Parts: sequence; structure tokens; C-alpha cells
Amino acid sequence: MKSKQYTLISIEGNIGSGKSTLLKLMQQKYPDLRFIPEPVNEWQSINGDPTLNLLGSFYEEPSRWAYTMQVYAFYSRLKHWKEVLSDPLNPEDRHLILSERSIEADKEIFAVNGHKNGMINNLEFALYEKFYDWLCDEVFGKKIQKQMIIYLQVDPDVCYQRMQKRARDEEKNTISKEYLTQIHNRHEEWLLRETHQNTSILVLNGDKEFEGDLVQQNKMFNTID
Ligand code: DCM
Ligand code: MG
Repeated sequence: MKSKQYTLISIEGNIGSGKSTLLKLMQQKYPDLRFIPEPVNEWQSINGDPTLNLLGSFYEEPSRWAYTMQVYAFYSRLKHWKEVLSDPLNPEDRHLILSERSIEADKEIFAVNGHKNGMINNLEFALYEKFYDWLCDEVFGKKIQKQMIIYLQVDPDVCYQRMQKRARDEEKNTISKEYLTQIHNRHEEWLLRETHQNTSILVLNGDKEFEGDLVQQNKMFNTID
């Protein structure tokens, strides 16, 4: 039997850039796509226990928890992906997958940035890279044929305001503008300056508020279509 191959579209962007909002809008517009949201709720309560809050621990004590956070983010996303890729009910015509961030972004943005700023030390980063490379190959192999990235590019100051507005408990008093600028710069480096094979990148500016603004949403969708 010919093995299935998928095309992956991922929405990338800074914390608070509006990815979840864009994903929701795209879900309504393209109901035939398969959707994979970011499993943030799993990071907020391990085994469903809110006292085991990894995201909260990470922001309270970044150097202690950054490596653990990235190991778990990788594990939880990989688990979702494996389910989608091995779903026997997934008919052939639903081979297009749309996801909020990607496994690659976990590494290229958060793990690399954590390593650069010293939250993840050399030993931890070397370990992370070892199992990252091996497991990605085991799970994905050649199943992803093409990849498209929608980069929701937003000024870090605007992300900061949106993040304050959504007021996620773990983030509102812990994430600085400086951290958002680091994450922004890492996106710019990864998506605009580094080379990518078999991946097309679409840059969508999301500075202007688009939640609830149909004119702005149409502008964005004209770029995507
Ligand atoms: N996050 C992280 N490491 C990852 C992925 C996400 O630390 N590999 C954090 C950043 C945000 C939250 O999880 O605090 C996801 O929120 P958002 O979707 O707004 O970026
Ligand atoms: Mg989100």
C-alpha cells in the first residue's frame, strides 16, 4: 500500500501575535483541513493536575525549567502528530494539515533562543538535539511532503499589549518586552534569513487588530488564497 503523504501548513509567530485567532478564522473558512492546535493546556496541568503547572514553573524560574519545558513541549506535540499521522479514519482527501506552530518552531524558536540566552545550558541543548533529530525522523520519516509556513509578523510591542489583554495567568506578570523581542528576532532570523528546503514562507503582517474586523480579515485572506 502506498504510504500517505501530507502537506503541512503551520502558523508561526510570537507569543500574543494572534495565531490562535487566525487559526480559528481559518478553521471556519477551510473546514476541510485537519487542525492541530497548540497543546498549551497540557503544559499548564500535567496529568490534568493544575498544581503540576510546567508553563508556570518555567516562567517563574526560567533557568531551572526551560529544558524540561522544551522536552515536554516536544513530547506533547509529537504525540498529537503521531495520532494524526496514524489515524486510519483520516481519509485520503484530508491530507492537508494546518497547525498552530510546529515541532520545528519549538526547536528553532524556543530551544535555540533558550540556549542563546543561557536558560538552557550546553549539555541540555546537546541532549535535546540528540533525541529531537532521532525522534523526528522516526515519527515523520517521509510523511510530510510539502510544507508551508504562514508567518504572522507582529511588532513585539503589539504582542505585549495583546498578551496583557488575554492575561494568561502564567504570562501576565512574568514575560518582559525584552523576552518578546528575543522571540521576535528569532522568528525573523529563522524565517526571513535562514535557508529553507521544500518550504514556502508567506509573511502576513498582523500589526493591525483583525479580531472582529472583517475588512482586515479579508485583506489577510486575500494574501493566503
Ligand atoms: N511556549 C514555550 N515553548 C514552546 C512553545 C510555546 O515556552 N516550545 C510558550 C510560549 C507561550 C505559550 O507557550 O507562553 C504559547 O502561547 P502562544 O500561542 O501565544 O505563543
Ligand atoms: Mg496561541
